[in-house]
Amino acid sequence: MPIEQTLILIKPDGLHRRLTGLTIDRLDAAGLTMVAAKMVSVSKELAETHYAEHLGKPFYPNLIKYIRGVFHGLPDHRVLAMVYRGESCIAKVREVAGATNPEAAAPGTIRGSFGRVTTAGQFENVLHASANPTDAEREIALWFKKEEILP
Ligand code: IDP
Ligand code: MG
Repeated sequence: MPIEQTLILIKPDGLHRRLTGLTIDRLDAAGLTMVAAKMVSVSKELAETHYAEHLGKPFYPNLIKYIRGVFHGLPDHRVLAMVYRGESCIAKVREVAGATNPEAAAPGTIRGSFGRVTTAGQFENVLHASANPTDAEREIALWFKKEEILP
C-alpha cells in the first residue's frame, strides 16, 4: 500500500467546540502519523485558493466565511493545519472524518458524531481532509513550506 500524505484542517467549528484533541486521538488510533502542524490565520486569498474548485456554487460565499471563522467569532481567522502521513493515509483520514454532509455521515465518524447543518444550510463538519493524491499535493504546498514538514 502506498505511503501518502494528506492535509487536515481543524475548521473553526472544531476549534470552537474543542474537538481538536478528539480528532487527533482518532487519527492516532487509525495508525497515522502527524508530520507537520501549525495554527494559521486564514486570509481571504488563502481561503479562496484552497476552495477554488467550489467557486460559483451556492454555498461558496458562506464557505469562505466559515473557513475564516466568521461564524464562530474566533480571533485571527484561525484554523489548525496539519499534515499526516501513512499507508493509504488519504482514504483512511476521509473514513475517520465521514461524509461531507454531517446528516449523511456514518454514526461514529467525526462528522457523523459532531458535525451539524446550520439553519442556513451551511455544513459545519469539523475538519477538512484532502480528497485524493492530486488535491493533497496541491493543498499541502498551499498551506506548508517544505521545511515545515518532517522528512
Ligand atoms: P469535503 O470537505 O468533504 O472534501 P467538498 O465537497 O470538497 O467536501 O466541499 C468543501 C466544503 O464545502 C465542505 O467540507 C463543506 O464545509 C462545504 N460544503 C460542501 N457542500 C456543501 C453543501 O451542499 N452545502 C453547504 N456546504 C457545503
Ligand atoms: Mg473537498
